[in-house]
Amino acid sequence: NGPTDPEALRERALAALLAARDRTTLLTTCVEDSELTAQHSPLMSPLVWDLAHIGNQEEQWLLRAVAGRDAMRPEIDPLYDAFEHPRSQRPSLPLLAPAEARGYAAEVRGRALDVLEKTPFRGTPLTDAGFAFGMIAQHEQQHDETMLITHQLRSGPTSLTAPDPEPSPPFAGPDEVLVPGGPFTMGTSTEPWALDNERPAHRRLVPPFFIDTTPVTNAAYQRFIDDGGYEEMRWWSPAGWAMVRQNDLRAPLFWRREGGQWLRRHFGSVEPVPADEPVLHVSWYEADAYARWAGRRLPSEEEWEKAARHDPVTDRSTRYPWGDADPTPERANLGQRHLRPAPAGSYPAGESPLGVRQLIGDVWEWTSSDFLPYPGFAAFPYREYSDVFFGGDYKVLRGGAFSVDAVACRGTFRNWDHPVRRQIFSGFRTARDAGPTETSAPEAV
Ligand code: AVJ
Ligand code: FE
Repeated sequence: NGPTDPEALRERALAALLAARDRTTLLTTCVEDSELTAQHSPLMSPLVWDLAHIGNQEEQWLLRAVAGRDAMRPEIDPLYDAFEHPRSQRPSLPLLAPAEARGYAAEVRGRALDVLEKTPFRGTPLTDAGFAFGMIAQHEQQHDETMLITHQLRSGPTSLTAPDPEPSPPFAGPDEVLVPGGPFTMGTSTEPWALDNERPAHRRLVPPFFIDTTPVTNAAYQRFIDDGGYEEMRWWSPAGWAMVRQNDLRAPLFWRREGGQWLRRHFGSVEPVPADEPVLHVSWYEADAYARWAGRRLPSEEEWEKAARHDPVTDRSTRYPWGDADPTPERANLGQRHLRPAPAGSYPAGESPLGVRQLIGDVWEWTSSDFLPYPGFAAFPYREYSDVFFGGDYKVLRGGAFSVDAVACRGTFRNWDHPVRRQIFSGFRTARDAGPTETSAPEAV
């Protein structure tokens, strides 16, 4: 169960809002202002749009909805409504200039902190447990991740740097573990800042399955490439094969082959693809094809969550694989502390009771599941967060990545994107069915 004391939650909300703003500031000051208005990719907004959109959402929810204030600048609302203009067209909108956008976001923040201090953390659904404040901190961190994607897509050197993950002893565990069949509790009704699509908690029966103990590595993925994986239709779904042929895909995004070696562009520099790191920047179609080539499949969303949250000893679902305590740097690679995933098998302190590692952090993990509502779902506080996306051409990703902050990442957190998307910080692990009487992995032959 999540924290419940209102004063502790208020402090948590303040810290989360301040941390998000620090990150936003870094992501929007590490390049020249001219780079904030530039279009680095038609897939992304100009960075200055994210900046003012962050302020605009905060104004709408904390100043207008929670505190009942009038709009500060009603004329800009449509500019920063994500449903009004596609990302590719945002550079040509009459957006606030960088200095204006900074000033606007800062002014909203000043007032929002005042609202935070004065708002009782109970009484209305929006303010119970400080939900709106937690939601807005998560929203800002989600856009900080989006801005990090824009930085990765941007060409030329970058001043964004971070230390590499601390070295971890080599992983000596098995390649996969059996998750015994049976019911478990999926989703949450108690996590105070869980978003609408994570709710409510409900029981699900999950047949027994095996799941990889670590995400699939670049070395493993390279074996798929070397085996002609991108040239053989039989590994691909029909839509995946169409994507490969139309775009002549041969490797994950940002990879290129030079002198018999795979290199990748990573935040402004070029490096040999690190063999032991989880594969990054693959689409759902590539993850699905790799799994088929490996004689396996992607885990479903409920399988992933059972592996990440179910404690077989107590039959309880915990907040995280390691239990109910918040993430720490020893448990998971989150929050842009590092700008890359740690080698597969890192973070022993973050493993699940069954010994599955790196479920939280490092890379977002594609699942086989479409993005759909849980039984009993109710849109809150706005339909445009989740409801309008259910049933669309989206696959669910789980577990968060190095790029996302802990406030926007939990065992129940659900992300989603189009199955062709590769610029996101996406990887995957694989699974397979287990027979009802299977109790351990068969001996290697
Ligand atoms: C949950 C990551 C798919 O970025 O489109 C940000 C998060 N929603 N502003 C997105 C979001 C509204 C959303 N994802
Ligand atoms: Fe947004």
